[in-house]
Amino acid sequence: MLTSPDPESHVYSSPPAHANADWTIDQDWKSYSEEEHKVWDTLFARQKEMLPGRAAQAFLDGLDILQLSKPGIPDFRELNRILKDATGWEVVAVPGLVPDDVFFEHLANRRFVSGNFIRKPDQLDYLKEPDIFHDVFGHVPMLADQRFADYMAAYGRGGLRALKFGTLKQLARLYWYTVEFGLIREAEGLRIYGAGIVSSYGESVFALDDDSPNRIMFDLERVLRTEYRIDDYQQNYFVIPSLDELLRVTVETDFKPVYDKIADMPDIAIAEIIESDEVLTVGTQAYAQSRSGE
Ligand code: HBI
Ligand code: FE
Repeated sequence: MLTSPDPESHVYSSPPAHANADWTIDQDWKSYSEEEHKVWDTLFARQKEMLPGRAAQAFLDGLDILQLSKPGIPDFRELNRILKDATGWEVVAVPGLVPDDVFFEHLANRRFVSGNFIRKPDQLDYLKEPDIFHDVFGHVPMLADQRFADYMAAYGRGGLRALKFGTLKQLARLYWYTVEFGLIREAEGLRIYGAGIVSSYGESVFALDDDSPNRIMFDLERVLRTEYRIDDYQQNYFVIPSLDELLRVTVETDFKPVYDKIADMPDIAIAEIIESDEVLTVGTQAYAQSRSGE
């Protein structure tokens, strides 16, 4: 997903009139038009074709378990019957971006919020706010994996704590570099599992094959200190050794002492490599340089 800060996107401060107090709305599946279902099918076919050999095994398994190959925009009632059984998670519809505390409260209770709208046929590669393709195709398959499911719920609890500590900026980097743009090392090689990558045609190739970005083994403290960009392909990808390890590190670590420690340390610039990094690929950054003069 390519996102950009947009002055016109309405991030409300209280739920819009048609929404519930927790910001959820009815998905109203029957109201999707033929054209909207076709947009889903087009995006789905394009991604599905390139994912073998690129997407993490857990992601591919999730697509199967959740029967996401069925044509058309998924009906959350059907999807949730399977997902709830698998890992206790469910998908709930929201009108767009929701406030951080609302977002974390849902995650902590194993509810993944999804935009209920879909991008227009002329916007297949670009969107300002997460739509149902990014949210459901990108995020939900991984939620069928018990380890990732538990990690996401722990992240929600961690988010509520981070709001109290004033460390949301640091914690959001963890989400960014795992849930949105994470890579995983599997026996056959690196694979993508981050929703921002698996739901993007261009970045699915770029993240694995391009010489430009750095690929660095995941380190919690390092990630919490690392800035990120929201307007273009990433310049750094962090690689987890396994989902077990991601879950273990984040559940076993009390983040408070880490926040305290890094409070006195400088942030790490986007493409910077630091001495403690276990670097898999030193990127040329040619792509970012080619874009910076535009
Ligand atoms: N709302 N719908 C929606 N989707 C998100 O991913 C989201 C959000 N609100 C806040 C939020 N994310 C951030 O708090 C996290 O990305 C850190
Ligand atoms: Fe997302």
